[in-house]
Amino acid sequence: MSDVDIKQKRLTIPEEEILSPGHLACQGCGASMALRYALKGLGRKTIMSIPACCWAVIDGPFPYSAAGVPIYHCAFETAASTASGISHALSQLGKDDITTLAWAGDGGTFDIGLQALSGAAERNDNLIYVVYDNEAYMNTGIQRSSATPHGAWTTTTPVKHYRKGQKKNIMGIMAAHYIPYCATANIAYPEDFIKKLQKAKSIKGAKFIHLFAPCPTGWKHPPDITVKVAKLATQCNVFPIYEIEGGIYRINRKIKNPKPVAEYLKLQGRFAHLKEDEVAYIQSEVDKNWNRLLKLEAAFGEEAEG
Ligand SMILES: Cc1ncc(C[n+]2csc(CCOP(=O)(O)OP(=O)(O)O)c2C)c(N)n1
Ligand code: SF4
Ligand SMILES: [Mg+2]
Repeated sequence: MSDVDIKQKRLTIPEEEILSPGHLACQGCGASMALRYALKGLGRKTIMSIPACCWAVIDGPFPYSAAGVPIYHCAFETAASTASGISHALSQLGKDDITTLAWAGDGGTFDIGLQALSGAAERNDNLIYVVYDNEAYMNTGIQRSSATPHGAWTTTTPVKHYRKGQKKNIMGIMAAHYIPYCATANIAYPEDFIKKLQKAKSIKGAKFIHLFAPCPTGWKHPPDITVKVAKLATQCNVFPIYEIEGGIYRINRKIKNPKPVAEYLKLQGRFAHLKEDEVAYIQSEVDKNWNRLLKLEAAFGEEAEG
């Protein structure tokens, strides 16, 4: 496609690139796409806290860092409390036009940073917290977290002892804090993710986004199918896209004919050892979770627009 052809296409996300090329992520890293989109959504007037995680490395060393906005690199368990401090400091200085963004992995959120996150949510501190979920502790060599799904291989759940049990329901936990806004998003749907960030920016108080971000290195899939894998997760109802705004549940993307979960699993080496009965079990759990979400929407929601 020529430059002229590209210019004639209608852009569906902001054009400005705030994240520079030349960062240190692996090829096809879902987490790197994630921050590229997040900064497009929030703009340059953003200050981030990033705890120990892949993104603490991806950004690169100062003064060559890629993110293009100020980042406070904080301890593993403190993404939310650091963001709370930044947000309160900005408020004391009367700087109301700067967004505070906590940006952490699943290990730093579902596990070690949960207490700090709960505190920030309970205080309703004015910040956006995004967990980019790659379903394991990737930066230290693919160890299982409480976001690792049933059946997955990791280095601490090797094939003979693969991960058993459902991943933690982080959206349920955050919804139970009665914060003004919680949402799921997926790097395969950048328009939806950016819209949700912009909505979160317009709401005062604590906002939480659970973002699905495949990791080709840890999930053992080729780097050029990251977006396909991510999209399949939603098309199979493994990772539904919804939001909870002021207690109202809204499913943003209802899949008419969901694909079998087997299609999603078979693309990833981390599930290669699973036998038919395990795949059937995972399908039944996915169906159960989806039906539970439909019931929540029926009880506490309004019909989504499709
Ligand atoms: C208190 C503490 N414990 C352990 C570590 C080692 N550590 C650094 S990054 C990391 C993994 C982070 O996993 P996650 O939050 O899921 O982010 P990802 O690496 O997957 O992007 C660990 C265990 C640390 N830095 N500090
Ligand atoms: S290990 Fe995974 S999450 Fe980390 S930089 Fe590589 S692809 Fe991205
Ligand atoms: Mg992780």
